[in-house]
Amino acid sequence: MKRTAFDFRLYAITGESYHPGRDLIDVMEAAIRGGADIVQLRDKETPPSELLAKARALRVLTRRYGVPFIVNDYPELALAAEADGVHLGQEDMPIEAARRMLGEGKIIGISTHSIEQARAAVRAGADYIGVGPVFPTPTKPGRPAAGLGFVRQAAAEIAIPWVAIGGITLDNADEVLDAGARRLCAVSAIVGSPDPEAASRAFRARIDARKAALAYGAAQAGSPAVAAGAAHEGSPAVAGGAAYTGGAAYAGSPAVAAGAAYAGGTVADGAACAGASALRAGASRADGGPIPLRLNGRDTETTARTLGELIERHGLADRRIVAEVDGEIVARSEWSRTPLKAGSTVELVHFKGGG
Ligand code: TZP
Ligand code: MG
Repeated sequence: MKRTAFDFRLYAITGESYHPGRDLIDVMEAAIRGGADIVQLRDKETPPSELLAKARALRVLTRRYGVPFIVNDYPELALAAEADGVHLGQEDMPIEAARRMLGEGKIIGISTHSIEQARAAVRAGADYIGVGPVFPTPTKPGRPAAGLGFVRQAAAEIAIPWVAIGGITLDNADEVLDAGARRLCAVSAIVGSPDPEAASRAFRARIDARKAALAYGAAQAGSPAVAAGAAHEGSPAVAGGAAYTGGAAYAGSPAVAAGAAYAGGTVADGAACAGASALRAGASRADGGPIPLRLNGRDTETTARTLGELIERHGLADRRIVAEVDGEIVARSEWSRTPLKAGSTVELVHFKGGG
């Protein structure tokens, strides 16, 4: 059975070495109570034969709270524990093989460390992507940081759910959100906190405040500030979790207002943020590689970066077309300013004849 679309905001991953003397289930329950809305069992120490007991206990817990449960590394264990899915690394079983094993009903996520890997994951049918490590982290020693630049690229290009991960703490979460992340993941900053529930709650407050501010901005899309391509700069008011109070959170960026080419500036997936504005203003991305797309129900690839370019390439620019991107009808006047992202769903309906 095909899984239903899922989404999340705060991803909590287990890390028992960060809470010696505290019970795994108690710590993860606290994380959920604070607002973690997806949980992963990640355990590189326990032999797989002994992991099933932990996986089953986490399954019971997450079911009680209605939170998706993901097993890292082991698709067989995910099946045995009735988890909702599996999380793979670049060196693990390929997504296609995991899909054959788990079927369409399970969630498959994958860690990616570059935009090329992220695009490949979308093409292979991942349900979500980990983007990182954003910062160096002792939880993944030896793995170089991919940096905030990768977060900006993901924000500009990736349409399926993606989550920033790696070295994210309450001290740097706002930087990651400023770079365009809408979902955050943490191990040590949650489970290593003396109060995992409070840590989760604080992460959720930041994420939710940002989301609310962007929704407000999108609703105000006709306002002069946004029409001018204002940049979302994450004001302290928004970062601190206060309600969005007006234009103050959207400080105009000269580079974006001038319609400069996308060059790794502040980007987010809200309609009113800087990156979207830059792209909607007809700016071009430095990297012209193909991105995967679902066009009229078929998987395809395109180097078009806007809906307008795509329609033009299909020779439909002069026809009577209704265009929809990710479920939203896009007015003709907005076609050339509507970016296409990897994994976007586009429907082009051509009306023939008339009367
Ligand atoms: N994948 C990329 S970074 C990372 C994983 C599992 C570790 C994240 O842990 P922390 O403690 O939140 O930095
Ligand atoms: Mg792995």
